[in-house]
Amino acid sequence: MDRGPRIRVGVQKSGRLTENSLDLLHRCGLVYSRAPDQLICYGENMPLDILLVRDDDIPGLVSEGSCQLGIAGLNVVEEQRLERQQGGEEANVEVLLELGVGQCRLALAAPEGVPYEGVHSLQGRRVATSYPYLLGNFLRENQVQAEIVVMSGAIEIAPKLGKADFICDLVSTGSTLAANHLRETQTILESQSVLLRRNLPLEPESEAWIQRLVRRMDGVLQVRESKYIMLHAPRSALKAITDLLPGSEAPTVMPLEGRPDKVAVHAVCPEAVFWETLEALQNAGATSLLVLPVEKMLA
Ligand code: PRT
Ligand code: ZN
Repeated sequence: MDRGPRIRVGVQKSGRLTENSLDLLHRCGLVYSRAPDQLICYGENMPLDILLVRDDDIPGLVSEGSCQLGIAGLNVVEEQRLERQQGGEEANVEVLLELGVGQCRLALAAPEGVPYEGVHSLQGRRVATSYPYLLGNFLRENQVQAEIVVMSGAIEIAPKLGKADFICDLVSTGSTLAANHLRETQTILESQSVLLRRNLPLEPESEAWIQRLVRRMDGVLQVRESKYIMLHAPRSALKAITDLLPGSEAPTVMPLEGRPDKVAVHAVCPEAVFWETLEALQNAGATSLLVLPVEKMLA
């Protein structure tokens, strides 16, 4: 193990992003041990350590340089970027990669029976949220004056408690809103989990490791849905068959020993391969179809 500088990556200690984030780092080849209640997990095969913290602390830790990297929801990153900006501070964080997990949206919602005909319906009303900066920004951009009622949790019960007329909260399936007789009216921010870094240069060794990690993460994200398809095709139907391969650009076509009328086709498909596609390939003349998961890929 080299003794150069180490990179610390901030990851949510316990919550919706924890498992995905740790799994992603593991898939990038990081080996580490995690004991219960341990706040730092030391990487055994890379100069990379994991700092387990609350998700809200991650952008700040990255911005201040206590962590060089972090994984957090874009909602938290953007909220804190606006907060720092309005406090006259620089938010030294940069989003390196969207990780395609933890998807949700920060959205406005109205109680059943309360009319909402666009942003102007918020004029002069009270909106409960734990995202005052994103909401404030949205209201300003739309030239609407509304009172922002800051709450740290259970936003969805604010109208019932008489604390607010509308709410602005994270939504994923929408079932929390439905259970509280609220209806989603407008999205303010589409969010997902992202990889962050401090946007100030680090030592060359650290920069090289970060680049390497980003390339690996990119590879992991690309193969998430990818499948490797192998099949035999009559030469006469080759065009029809390759046209059916979902999203694949240039399949490999190889001769088959002793079968001049047939070829073997191999292709990486960057999207899910459904039974319907396989049946269509078969109907077009393909035989010996095989679909395999892709484990790693470097472009
Ligand atoms: O302790 P710590 O501060 O680390 O955790 P936390 O409780 O603040 O965060 P956590 O684990 O709940 O969420 C972490 C991140 O997950 C968020 O910042 C988002 O980026 C992302 N995420 C994705 C969500 C949701 N989906 C989500 N549905 N975060 C919260 N919710 C909540 C939402 O606030 C609402 O109460 O789930 C409810 C709505 O869900 P649906 O499915 O009913 O619409
Ligand atoms: Zn939190």
